[in-house]
Amino acid sequence: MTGKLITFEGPEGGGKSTQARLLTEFLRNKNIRVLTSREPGGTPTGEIIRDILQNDLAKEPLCDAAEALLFCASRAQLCTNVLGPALERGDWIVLDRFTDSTLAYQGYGRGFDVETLRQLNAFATGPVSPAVTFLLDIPVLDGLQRAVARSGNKDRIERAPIAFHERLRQGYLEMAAREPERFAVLDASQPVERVTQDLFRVLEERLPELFEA
Ligand code: T5A
Repeated sequence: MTGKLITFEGPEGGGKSTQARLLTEFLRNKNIRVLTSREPGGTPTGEIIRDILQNDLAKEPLCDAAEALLFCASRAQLCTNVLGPALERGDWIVLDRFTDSTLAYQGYGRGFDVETLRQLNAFATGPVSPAVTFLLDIPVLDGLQRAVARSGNKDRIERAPIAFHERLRQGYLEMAAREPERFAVLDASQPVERVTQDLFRVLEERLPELFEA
């Protein structure tokens, strides 16, 4: 079986990490070599960038353009050093956030031109692209509540105004409608097991090779 990249996307608290972990377990139980990672992060450089983006490491207000470029820099490092080589080896990859996050958060959310961001994404990713993207859709306030309940506080981006989170959620839904062959929208407000059931139903349709003996 040729390796594929499966990405998880969506607003805050949709349960991306939870579902990504369950999918990874399923793949490993099938003796499939699978690598997991997250954005921003996933490489030593990417993890430092993550600290700047989420935890105010540089202790200065981050301008929106620098934010967009840092997400792309982390992505370039991950694609070049980790994801590209893994796909060449035939490994599968389960990735928590990817290019669509930049389009949703920095494009629809912050207001940067989405087409320009697509070009930046292409510059960062080279040939690496997802086979399937699960959009875990959840009402903004419900998702933020879950995220805060888990970590006890809000990171830099979670603290952005609700209108920002509403715009990026709508952005995700628009992108999913525009690319239905890649995106699968899951109702993430359901209990974990129901979301997982929906996810596997989609996977069986889109990647039937995973379910053959
Ligand atoms: N970002 C990222 C950009 O702005 N641009 C970009 O290009 C990129 C790549 C990353 C931040 O960076 C931004 C987006 C983000 O703001 P992060 O810390 O990686 O931040 O956090 P997120 O990816 O946003 O992940 P979240 O912390 O929001 O959570 P998840 O992964 O969606 O959810 P998860 O699985 O951790 O679950 C959250 C809580 O809910 C529970 C879990 O047990 C957990 O406690 N839960 C459920 N509860 C009830 N029902 C369910 N179905 C549940 N599923 C999970």
